[in-house]
Amino acid sequence: MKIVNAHVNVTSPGRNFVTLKIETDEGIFGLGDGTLNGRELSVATYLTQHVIPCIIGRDPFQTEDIWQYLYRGAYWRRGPVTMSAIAAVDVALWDIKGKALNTPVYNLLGGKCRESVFAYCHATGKDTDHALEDIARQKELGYKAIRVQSGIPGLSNTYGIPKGPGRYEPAERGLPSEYEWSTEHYLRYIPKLFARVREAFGEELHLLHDCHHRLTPIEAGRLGKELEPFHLFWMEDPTPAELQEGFKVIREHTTTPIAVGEVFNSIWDAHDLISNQWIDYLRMTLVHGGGFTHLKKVADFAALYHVRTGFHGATDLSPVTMAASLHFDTAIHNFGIQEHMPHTDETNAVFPHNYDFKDGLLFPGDAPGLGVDLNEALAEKYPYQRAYLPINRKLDGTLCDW
Ligand code: CS2
Ligand code: MG
Repeated sequence: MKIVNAHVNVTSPGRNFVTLKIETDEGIFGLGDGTLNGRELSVATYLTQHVIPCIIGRDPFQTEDIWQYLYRGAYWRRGPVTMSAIAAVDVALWDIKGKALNTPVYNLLGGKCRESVFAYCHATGKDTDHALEDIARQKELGYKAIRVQSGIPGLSNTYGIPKGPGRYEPAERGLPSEYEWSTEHYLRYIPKLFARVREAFGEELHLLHDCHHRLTPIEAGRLGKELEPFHLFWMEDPTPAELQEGFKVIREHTTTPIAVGEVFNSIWDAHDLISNQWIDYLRMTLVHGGGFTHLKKVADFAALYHVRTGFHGATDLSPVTMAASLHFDTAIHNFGIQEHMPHTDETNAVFPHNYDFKDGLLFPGDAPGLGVDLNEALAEKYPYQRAYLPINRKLDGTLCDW
């Protein structure tokens, strides 16, 4: 089999998505996601100008060699743009393999380790009462694990909390908007929020919380310690992770489990975090982490150190990544949990798919390949629109970590 054609589709059914479609001489095609929130066109151009010409004529079954060719052969390694582009190719090739062999991708990765994928969703509110109402709503939908975020008293707006009615979407159209941040206000408030949540919903519900990298290690240590009585499933992205040994400080102060890595793109972002057992869950996912070929090795390495996966699954990861993630989650031993932030109906219509949600669990379906398609005629109706993640500033104007 040979790759005969490939093209990039950029569409914006409510938000931007970059999709690579690779076609073969046997009429089988594969899809890969290359969406990089707020930087979408850089991946689209990287693929179109620098990658597609190099893969035409290659055997789509050679996923390992093509991965190494794009990673080592480029000289310029790593980085979110490069690794998202490599991921788009890799995931599309595994989709082709599955279709050619008439089997779901999870069977090519190790087969089923479980029948379903445990998922967590988001509950948000402008204050504690609204957050509690949203948790009740999410529980009604069947979720048994819920990430809880709330507006912070004293701050006029907070990332992740919708400004108006409706659910939040990480990127906003137009130029970046600005949000307020105060670590002091935040640290005073969050333990009280979780005390109320446990009081209202009891011990059984799994609770998660995302700090969005805004704390120093010692501040994160304090928060983790104060949250210990509420037994969180995890505290996410407590501190920026460029300095991996910063997590040692957090670990020394708290037994609250730590998840990190949605911005990682290579094992070298997480190597020390994993091998020193400073984290419990790795969030680096297929689209930004080089696809199945790289993540399979990373997950196997993490397994040696009791680290489990907890893939990023916000709406800026397209249904192609959600489908791919569910195959991966199904087939690896050290799966932990999968983030689930449902896409809009508009997005789902552009990407018809076989995966399914029921009672807090996700199912990859058993269609050959990934079980996801791209309706190109419909996609054309939603042209790209510039959109960014917001910027966060401290009350004195200092720009925050994201
Ligand atoms: C968040 C996301 O889902 C998460 O855990 O951190 O909202 C994240 O900010 C966006 O996906 C960034 O693109
Ligand atoms: Mg996050």
